[in-house]
Amino acid sequence: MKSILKLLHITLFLLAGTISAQAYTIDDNYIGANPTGSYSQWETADVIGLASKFQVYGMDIGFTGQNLSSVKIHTEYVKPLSDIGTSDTTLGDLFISTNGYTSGDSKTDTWLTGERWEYALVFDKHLPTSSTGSLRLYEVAYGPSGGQGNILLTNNYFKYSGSIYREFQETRINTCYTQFDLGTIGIWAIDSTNGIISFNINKNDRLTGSDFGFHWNMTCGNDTIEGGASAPVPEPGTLLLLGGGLLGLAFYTKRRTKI
Ligand SMILES: [Ca+2]
Ligand SMILES: [Ca+2]
Ligand SMILES: [Ca+2]
Repeated sequence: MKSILKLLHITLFLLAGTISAQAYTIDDNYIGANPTGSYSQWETADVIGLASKFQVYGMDIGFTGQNLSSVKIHTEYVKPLSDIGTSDTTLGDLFISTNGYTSGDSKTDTWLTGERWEYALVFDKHLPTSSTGSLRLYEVAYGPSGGQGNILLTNNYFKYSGSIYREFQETRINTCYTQFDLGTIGIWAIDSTNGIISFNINKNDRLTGSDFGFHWNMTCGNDTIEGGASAPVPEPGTLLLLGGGLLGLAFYTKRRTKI
Protein backbone atom coordinates (compact mmCIF):
# COMPACT_ATOMS: atom_id res chain seq x y z
CA MET A 1 0.00 0.00 0.00
CA LYS A 2 2.82 2.40 0.90
CA SER A 3 4.42 1.83 -2.50
CA ILE A 4 1.16 2.62 -4.31
CA LEU A 5 0.89 5.90 -2.44
CA LYS A 6 4.50 6.71 -3.23
CA LEU A 7 3.92 5.98 -6.92
CA LEU A 8 0.81 8.18 -6.91
CA HIS A 9 2.72 10.97 -5.21
CA ILE A 10 5.47 10.84 -7.81
CA THR A 11 2.94 10.92 -10.67
CA LEU A 12 1.04 13.85 -9.15
CA PHE A 13 4.30 15.70 -8.43
CA LEU A 14 5.44 15.33 -12.04
CA LEU A 15 2.04 16.56 -13.27
CA ALA A 16 2.00 19.54 -10.90
CA GLY A 17 5.36 20.67 -12.24
CA THR A 18 3.81 21.20 -15.68
CA ILE A 19 1.09 23.56 -14.41
CA SER A 20 2.25 27.08 -13.63
CA ALA A 21 0.26 29.68 -11.72
CA GLN A 22 -0.51 33.00 -13.44
CA ALA A 23 -2.88 35.87 -12.67
CA TYR A 24 -4.30 36.33 -16.18
CA THR A 25 -3.54 34.80 -19.56
CA ILE A 26 -2.98 38.37 -20.83
CA ASP A 27 -2.13 41.15 -18.37
CA ASP A 28 -3.14 44.63 -19.49
CA ASN A 29 0.17 46.24 -20.44
CA TYR A 30 -1.27 47.93 -23.54
CA ILE A 31 -1.59 51.72 -23.71
CA GLY A 32 -2.30 52.87 -27.30
CA ALA A 33 -1.87 56.08 -29.25
CA ASN A 34 -3.31 59.56 -29.32
CA PRO A 35 -5.00 60.50 -26.08
CA THR A 36 -6.94 63.73 -26.62
CA GLY A 37 -6.93 66.59 -24.17
CA SER A 38 -3.72 67.54 -22.39
CA TYR A 39 -1.47 65.16 -24.32
CA SER A 40 1.46 64.92 -21.93
CA GLN A 41 -0.77 64.12 -18.98
CA TRP A 42 -2.33 61.06 -20.59
CA GLU A 43 0.26 59.82 -23.08
CA THR A 44 1.77 57.30 -20.71
CA ALA A 45 -1.44 56.60 -18.79
CA ASP A 46 -2.93 53.12 -19.07
CA VAL A 47 -6.32 54.51 -18.02
CA ILE A 48 -7.71 57.89 -19.13
CA GLY A 49 -10.15 59.21 -16.53
CA LEU A 50 -11.31 57.34 -13.45
CA ALA A 51 -9.71 53.92 -12.92
CA SER A 52 -12.77 52.93 -10.88
CA LYS A 53 -14.86 53.32 -14.08
CA PHE A 54 -12.56 52.17 -16.89
CA GLN A 55 -9.73 49.98 -15.53
CA VAL A 56 -9.11 46.75 -17.45
CA TYR A 57 -6.94 44.28 -15.51
CA GLY A 58 -6.51 41.33 -17.82
CA MET A 59 -7.99 38.61 -20.01
CA ASP A 60 -8.29 34.86 -19.47
CA ILE A 61 -8.42 32.74 -22.59
CA GLY A 62 -9.91 29.22 -22.63
CA PHE A 63 -9.27 26.54 -25.23
CA THR A 64 -10.81 23.13 -25.83
CA GLY A 65 -8.05 21.46 -27.77
CA GLN A 66 -7.35 23.86 -30.65
CA ASN A 67 -10.79 25.51 -30.41
CA LEU A 68 -11.13 28.90 -28.78
CA SER A 69 -13.87 28.27 -26.20
CA SER A 70 -13.96 31.26 -23.86
CA VAL A 71 -12.59 34.74 -23.24
CA LYS A 72 -13.01 36.48 -19.89
CA ILE A 73 -12.22 40.18 -19.49
CA HIS A 74 -11.61 41.46 -15.97
CA THR A 75 -12.64 45.13 -15.78
CA GLU A 76 -14.11 47.81 -13.52
CA TYR A 77 -16.21 48.94 -16.51
CA VAL A 78 -19.01 46.43 -15.73
CA LYS A 79 -18.82 46.81 -11.93
CA PRO A 80 -21.62 47.74 -11.34
CA LEU A 81 -23.58 47.14 -14.57
CA SER A 82 -24.59 50.81 -14.60
CA ASP A 83 -20.93 51.82 -15.17
CA ILE A 84 -21.47 50.72 -18.77
CA GLY A 85 -22.67 53.95 -20.31
CA THR A 86 -20.31 56.18 -18.31
CA SER A 87 -19.68 59.39 -20.32
CA ASP A 88 -21.84 58.13 -23.22
CA THR A 89 -19.68 55.03 -23.79
CA THR A 90 -20.82 51.47 -24.56
CA LEU A 91 -19.23 48.00 -24.63
CA GLY A 92 -16.80 47.50 -27.49
CA ASP A 93 -16.76 44.26 -29.48
CA LEU A 94 -13.96 41.67 -29.11
CA PHE A 95 -11.47 41.66 -31.99
CA ILE A 96 -9.68 38.36 -32.66
CA SER A 97 -6.65 37.41 -34.71
CA THR A 98 -6.47 33.75 -35.71
CA ASN A 99 -2.95 33.90 -37.19
CA GLY A 100 -0.97 34.94 -34.14
CA TYR A 101 -0.34 38.30 -32.50
CA THR A 102 2.16 41.01 -33.35
CA SER A 103 2.14 43.96 -31.02
CA GLY A 104 2.37 47.52 -32.30
CA ASP A 105 4.45 49.98 -30.27
CA SER A 106 2.22 50.22 -27.21
CA LYS A 107 2.18 54.04 -26.93
CA THR A 108 1.73 54.86 -30.64
CA ASP A 109 -0.39 51.93 -31.79
CA THR A 110 -3.58 52.65 -33.75
CA TRP A 111 -6.03 50.48 -35.69
CA LEU A 112 -3.71 50.80 -38.72
CA THR A 113 -0.52 49.54 -37.02
CA GLY A 114 0.33 46.28 -35.27
CA GLU A 115 -1.95 43.25 -35.56
CA ARG A 116 -4.73 42.99 -38.17
CA TRP A 117 -7.86 41.26 -36.91
CA GLU A 118 -9.64 38.51 -38.83
CA TYR A 119 -12.82 38.16 -36.73
CA ALA A 120 -14.87 39.91 -34.07
CA LEU A 121 -17.38 38.72 -31.48
CA VAL A 122 -20.26 41.22 -31.51
CA PHE A 123 -22.67 41.83 -28.62
CA ASP A 124 -26.41 41.83 -29.34
CA LYS A 125 -26.67 44.69 -26.81
CA HIS A 126 -23.83 47.15 -26.22
CA LEU A 127 -25.59 48.99 -23.40
CA PRO A 128 -27.11 46.00 -21.59
CA THR A 129 -29.58 46.18 -18.74
CA SER A 130 -29.47 42.42 -18.12
CA SER A 131 -26.46 40.22 -17.53
CA THR A 132 -26.52 37.88 -20.53
CA GLY A 133 -27.26 37.84 -24.25
CA SER A 134 -26.12 36.41 -27.56
CA LEU A 135 -22.95 36.86 -29.59
CA ARG A 136 -22.50 36.95 -33.36
CA LEU A 137 -19.32 36.28 -35.28
CA TYR A 138 -18.28 38.85 -37.89
CA GLU A 139 -15.45 38.82 -40.35
CA VAL A 140 -13.35 41.98 -39.94
CA ALA A 141 -13.02 43.74 -43.31
CA TYR A 142 -10.33 46.38 -43.86
CA GLY A 143 -11.22 48.87 -46.59
CA PRO A 144 -8.86 49.56 -49.50
CA SER A 145 -6.33 52.43 -49.17
CA GLY A 146 -6.75 52.82 -45.41
CA GLY A 147 -10.56 52.78 -45.53
CA GLN A 148 -12.31 51.67 -42.35
CA GLY A 149 -14.21 48.75 -43.93
CA ASN A 150 -16.60 47.51 -41.24
CA ILE A 151 -14.39 48.70 -38.36
CA LEU A 152 -15.73 51.45 -36.10
CA LEU A 153 -13.17 53.59 -34.31
CA THR A 154 -13.32 55.47 -31.01
CA ASN A 155 -13.48 58.63 -33.16
CA ASN A 156 -16.81 57.50 -34.60
CA TYR A 157 -18.31 57.67 -31.12
CA PHE A 158 -16.68 60.88 -29.84
CA LYS A 159 -17.13 63.62 -32.37
CA TYR A 160 -17.70 66.59 -30.08
CA SER A 161 -14.74 68.57 -28.83
CA GLY A 162 -13.68 68.57 -25.24
CA SER A 163 -14.07 64.86 -24.50
CA ILE A 164 -10.90 63.11 -23.41
CA TYR A 165 -10.44 59.68 -24.96
CA ARG A 166 -7.99 57.65 -27.05
CA GLU A 167 -8.26 58.31 -30.79
CA PHE A 168 -7.98 55.86 -33.70
CA GLN A 169 -8.57 52.71 -31.67
CA GLU A 170 -10.75 50.02 -33.21
CA THR A 171 -13.73 49.45 -30.92
CA ARG A 172 -16.83 48.04 -32.64
CA ILE A 173 -18.10 46.41 -35.83
CA ASN A 174 -20.36 48.26 -38.22
CA THR A 175 -23.12 45.67 -38.51
CA CYS A 176 -24.73 47.48 -41.48
CA TYR A 177 -22.38 45.45 -43.69
CA THR A 178 -24.35 42.22 -43.30
CA GLN A 179 -22.19 40.33 -45.83
CA PHE A 180 -19.59 39.90 -43.05
CA ASP A 181 -22.11 38.49 -40.54
CA LEU A 182 -21.29 34.81 -39.93
CA GLY A 183 -24.17 34.17 -37.55
CA THR A 184 -24.69 33.38 -33.86
CA ILE A 185 -21.58 31.93 -32.20
CA GLY A 186 -22.39 31.82 -28.49
CA ILE A 187 -23.41 33.86 -25.48
CA TRP A 188 -21.96 36.67 -23.40
CA ALA A 189 -22.44 37.03 -19.65
CA ILE A 190 -21.50 39.82 -17.26
CA ASP A 191 -20.64 39.22 -13.60
CA SER A 192 -21.11 42.77 -12.31
CA THR A 193 -20.11 41.82 -8.75
CA ASN A 194 -16.65 40.62 -9.69
CA GLY A 195 -16.25 42.69 -12.86
CA ILE A 196 -16.02 39.95 -15.49
CA ILE A 197 -17.28 39.92 -19.09
CA SER A 198 -17.42 36.32 -20.39
CA PHE A 199 -17.60 35.32 -24.04
CA ASN A 200 -18.67 31.67 -24.30
CA ILE A 201 -17.97 30.40 -27.78
CA ASN A 202 -19.56 27.44 -29.56
CA LYS A 203 -17.21 25.08 -31.34
CA ASN A 204 -16.61 26.25 -34.91
CA ASP A 205 -13.98 25.94 -37.64
CA ARG A 206 -13.12 29.63 -37.91
CA LEU A 207 -11.88 30.13 -34.34
CA THR A 208 -9.64 27.09 -34.43
CA GLY A 209 -5.85 27.22 -34.54
CA SER A 210 -2.73 27.47 -32.43
CA ASP A 211 -1.89 31.18 -32.02
CA PHE A 212 -4.45 33.92 -31.40
CA GLY A 213 -4.54 37.66 -30.68
CA PHE A 214 -7.21 39.69 -28.87
CA HIS A 215 -8.22 43.37 -28.57
CA TRP A 216 -10.97 44.90 -26.42
CA ASN A 217 -12.02 48.27 -25.05
CA MET A 218 -15.07 50.40 -24.29
CA THR A 219 -16.02 52.81 -27.10
CA CYS A 220 -13.82 55.64 -25.75
CA GLY A 221 -10.76 53.38 -25.55
CA ASN A 222 -10.02 54.93 -22.14
CA ASP A 223 -8.51 51.59 -21.25
CA THR A 224 -7.70 49.16 -24.04
CA ILE A 225 -6.26 45.66 -23.71
CA GLU A 226 -4.42 43.65 -26.37
CA GLY A 227 -2.34 40.52 -26.36
CA GLY A 228 -1.72 37.03 -27.69
CA ALA A 229 -2.43 33.50 -26.45
CA SER A 230 -1.67 30.02 -27.75
CA ALA A 231 -3.77 26.89 -27.59
CA PRO A 232 -2.13 24.36 -25.26
CA VAL A 233 -0.06 21.71 -26.99
CA PRO A 234 0.20 18.46 -25.00
CA GLU A 235 3.90 17.83 -24.34
CA PRO A 236 4.99 14.31 -25.30
CA GLY A 237 7.30 14.29 -22.26
CA THR A 238 4.41 14.92 -19.87
CA LEU A 239 2.23 12.27 -21.46
CA LEU A 240 5.08 9.74 -21.31
CA LEU A 241 5.68 10.45 -17.63
CA LEU A 242 1.99 10.24 -16.80
CA GLY A 243 1.57 7.10 -18.89
CA GLY A 244 4.63 5.55 -17.25
CA GLY A 245 3.30 6.32 -13.78
CA LEU A 246 -0.11 4.81 -14.52
CA LEU A 247 1.41 1.75 -16.17
CA GLY A 248 3.60 1.23 -13.13
CA LEU A 249 0.57 1.51 -10.89
CA ALA A 250 -1.42 -0.95 -13.01
CA PHE A 251 1.49 -3.42 -13.00
CA TYR A 252 1.90 -3.17 -9.23
CA THR A 253 -1.84 -3.62 -8.57
CA LYS A 254 -1.98 -6.64 -10.87
CA ARG A 255 1.00 -8.24 -9.13
CA ARG A 256 -0.57 -7.68 -5.72
CA THR A 257 -3.92 -9.22 -6.70
CA LYS A 258 -2.13 -12.30 -8.05
CA ILE A 259 -0.31 -12.97 -4.82
CA1 LIG B 1 -4.32 38.69 -37.77
CA1 LIG C 1 -3.16 48.28 -33.61
CA1 LIG D 1 -4.62 49.24 -21.21
